[in-house]
Amino acid sequence: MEKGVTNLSRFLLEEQRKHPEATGEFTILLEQIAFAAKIISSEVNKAGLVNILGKNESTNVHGEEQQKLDVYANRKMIEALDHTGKVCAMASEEEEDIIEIPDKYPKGKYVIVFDPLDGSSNIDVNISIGTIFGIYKRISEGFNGCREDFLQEGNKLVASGYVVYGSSTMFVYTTGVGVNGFTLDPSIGEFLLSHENIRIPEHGKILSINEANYHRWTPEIRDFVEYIKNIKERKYTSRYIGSLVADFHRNLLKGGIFLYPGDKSNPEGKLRLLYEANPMAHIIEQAGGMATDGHKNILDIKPEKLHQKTPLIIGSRFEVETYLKYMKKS
Ligand code: AHM
Ligand code: MG
Repeated sequence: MEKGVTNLSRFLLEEQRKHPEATGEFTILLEQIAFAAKIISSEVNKAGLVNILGKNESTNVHGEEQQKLDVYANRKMIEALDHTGKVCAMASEEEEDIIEIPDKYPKGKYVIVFDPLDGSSNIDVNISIGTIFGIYKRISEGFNGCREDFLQEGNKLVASGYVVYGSSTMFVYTTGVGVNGFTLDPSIGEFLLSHENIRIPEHGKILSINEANYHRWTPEIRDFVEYIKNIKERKYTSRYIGSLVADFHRNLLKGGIFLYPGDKSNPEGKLRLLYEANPMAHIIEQAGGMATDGHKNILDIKPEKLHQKTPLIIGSRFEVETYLKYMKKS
């Protein structure tokens, strides 16, 4: 890449040119997601100022309280993508069933999954939240996409990314050839390349887990956490925001491990395979890290349902491999 300021569009175009067979459809999708992210970012920044905060009356498909910004972000993602002609269906963490493309728009060969506003319980307290997305090629025939298109293993993802609405807004994505990050310059409304070819350190110093769940952990998880805390060569530090995108982003840059394991009350953990675990696993692998459910590589899990949950252990190679050794002892 030439020196100087590179915005997301230029970067996407230059990447596209490296693949003569590319049709540019992808570029359009990623640009539209970035467009939705700018709108969501602007609204998130205003959250404390306008009367958009507060609980909506509806609950989402998981029975959780849905907040107004979730609904807003969900709508913006759909509106940014439904008319492109590149997508034949979408699935959102906030919607029970797949989202069909209105008849008035042409359909394309991709399906998109997203969590429009992850960590939304943190909105009221001004803590970073994010949007997560993944793109697959459809496998079904016909006009409209169907559930089958979404129940593909994560290793079939053709692109994944997230947007973190933090002290600045960042767009991080992979198309399976490395991970790149862009920071939003609000004065010009452009995402500018700020983190080229992100690599997660082989091992890190950050341990991220909700330790209040300690009494529900299995002995293997307790032993692993104990081991990490007592490694002599490195002093670990505990960091847990409770907002996956923010926890993940920090660990991606600094190295370490994030765990939301299954426990006695929730054997499948809390996070969703399609909307959260798979895109993050795709990104971490492209950055040189690993993601597992404790037994299997996250990207090799064949989803059975749209809203399937999975334990998620993700981060630097050393810590995730060590976790797997502890699991083998069980
Ligand atoms: P959400 O999708 O309803 O916002 O919930 C997912 C969030 C993640 O961002 C975060 O990693 C996790 O829930 C935190 O859960 P807990 O509060 O149980 O530690
Ligand atoms: Mg979520």
